[in-house]
Amino acid sequence: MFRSRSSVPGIDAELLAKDAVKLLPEPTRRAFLQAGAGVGALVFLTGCDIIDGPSAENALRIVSRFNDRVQAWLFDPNRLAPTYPETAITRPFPFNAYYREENAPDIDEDDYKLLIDGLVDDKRTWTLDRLYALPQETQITRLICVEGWSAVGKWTGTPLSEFLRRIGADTRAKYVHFTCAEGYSSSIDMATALHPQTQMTFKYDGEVLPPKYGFPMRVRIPTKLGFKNPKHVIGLAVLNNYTGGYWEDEGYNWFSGL
Ligand SMILES: Nc1nc2c(c(=O)[nH]1)N[C@H]1C(S)=C(S)[C@@H](COP(=O)(O)O)O[C@H]1N2
Ligand SMILES: [Mo]
Repeated sequence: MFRSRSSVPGIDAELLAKDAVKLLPEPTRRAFLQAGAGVGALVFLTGCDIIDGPSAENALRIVSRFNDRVQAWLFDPNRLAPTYPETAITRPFPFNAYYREENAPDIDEDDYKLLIDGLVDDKRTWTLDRLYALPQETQITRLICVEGWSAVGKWTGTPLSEFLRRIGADTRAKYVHFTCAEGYSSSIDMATALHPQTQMTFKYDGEVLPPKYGFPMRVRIPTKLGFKNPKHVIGLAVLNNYTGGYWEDEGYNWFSGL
């Protein structure tokens, strides 16, 4: 997921980030480290590409710009992620996955089923027609990838909390786990699953999700890093046991967000 993007020979961006993070005031420093945040998050938070800088000095200068408002929404679970006007939408919106865009799964909408498992009252599978009939909302929010980019996009779908209510999920359970058509997976804590901005997404920019952005359904979580926004979701399970996920199993921090 971290493709090497160091533009300055001889400078290790991760080490630079680690040095810079030491200068953050507490409790932000602890929260930043607990969130498993690395160069990507630092780049996002500071609005600067620290890798462009020739020295740690540059990173330090940037960290000192780290402002209270940004700290507040990233680390306070009661806050909402920022929303943006239409004019802020990044076009074209980036594609990202562990494979190339042309290899995105091509799912037949008539065959699609969402399987429900775990601590729920109603385990009936969902067809796309039934999912599309759910109440929907639109959000314009930022997706932040740990590779060091972020982009503002517009997503439409059903609040996951509403879906969990309809299937009679036990919201005292610890996790919601998602499985994807091509083998990807991710899991989130129940607080994040119930967060008002966590969305079961069916549309990107007013159009049915194209394959590259996760047709027919993805989960959009603006309070989490991009890799915790699974595309092509075919399974949802409410669980008390930790299950990890695709990148989590590779060592990426599971929490990765608020
Ligand atoms: N099924 C699936 N979901 C996925 C991924 C993936 O490889 N497969 N990549 C994740 C990563 S790392 C990012 S940054 C976002 C990118 O979403 P986008 O293509 O809409 O920009 O999707 C996430 N969800
Ligand atoms: Mo990502």
